[in-house]
Amino acid sequence: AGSFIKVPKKKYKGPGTTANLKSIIIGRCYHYMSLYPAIGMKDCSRIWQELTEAVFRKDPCNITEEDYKKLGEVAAQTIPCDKSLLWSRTNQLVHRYTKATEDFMTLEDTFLGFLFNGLTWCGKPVTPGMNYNSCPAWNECSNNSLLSFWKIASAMFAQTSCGIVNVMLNGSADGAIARKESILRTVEIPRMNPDKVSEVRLWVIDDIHGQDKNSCNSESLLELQQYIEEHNLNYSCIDNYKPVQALQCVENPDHHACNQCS
Ligand code: AVW
Repeated sequence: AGSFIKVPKKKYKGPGTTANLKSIIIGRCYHYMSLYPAIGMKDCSRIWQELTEAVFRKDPCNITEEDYKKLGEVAAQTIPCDKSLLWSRTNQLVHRYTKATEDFMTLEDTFLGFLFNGLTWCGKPVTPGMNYNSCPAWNECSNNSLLSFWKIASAMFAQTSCGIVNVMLNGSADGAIARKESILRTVEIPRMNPDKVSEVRLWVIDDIHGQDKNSCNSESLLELQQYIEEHNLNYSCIDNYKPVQALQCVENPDHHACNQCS
């Protein structure tokens, strides 16, 4: 008689928990402390423990921001004023930029964001342990283990930001400058404290080879301005902020936009 191997059926649409998750998180925790000693001593095994408390024995489509509260508290950090850099639709460019200059910090450069950036995790109902087979995709259900985590991490980042808060946006992308469901709109702008944030400064950056679909005077930007002002925050906007353009020019030195010194 032939034997057959039972392949477990994928329950959710997204990839399962990242292999070696525990080692990665604990390793990143020690790595961050060595890179940025100013953060002080963090209890790396406690971070792992709080993550397991948040998701073990729970339906991964029923994890709330509240479930991650403890984890957020253990990883709390002070963000210096004028350093926060938020973003929407510029994931790659914004992180290349913060690698090139220490003047700004994105969520993914903070302790909590650094620990979990690019990873996937979810638990299983009833039994402890992670589900390495599949996890809910970003939009599969509203209270999924990943979305709720990034929502509370973004909320804490926005809430603790002060002074000028910068935002890198994509001037070459189609459609709205920030999606209606984006974390920037739904979480970060509403959570900024108008008593602490002096200004929200948008940088609209075009791809160097791409089209100029949006700029500071586009309708989409005026609408976002209104939304920001409705939250009692001051607004300003810069087209193709020079330091970011300089970074784009590293790879395209002969482009006409890169020739301003001659
Ligand atoms: P984004 P946000 N399916 O560029 O303002 C899979 O629009 O939301 O910027 N992954 C998704 C989906 C989706 N439908 N939608 C979003 N993502 C993931 C915290 C995907 O990885 C920081 F501080 C995409 O690259 C920024 O200021 C990412 O979410 C702000 O949130 C961003 O979507 C950026 O979030």
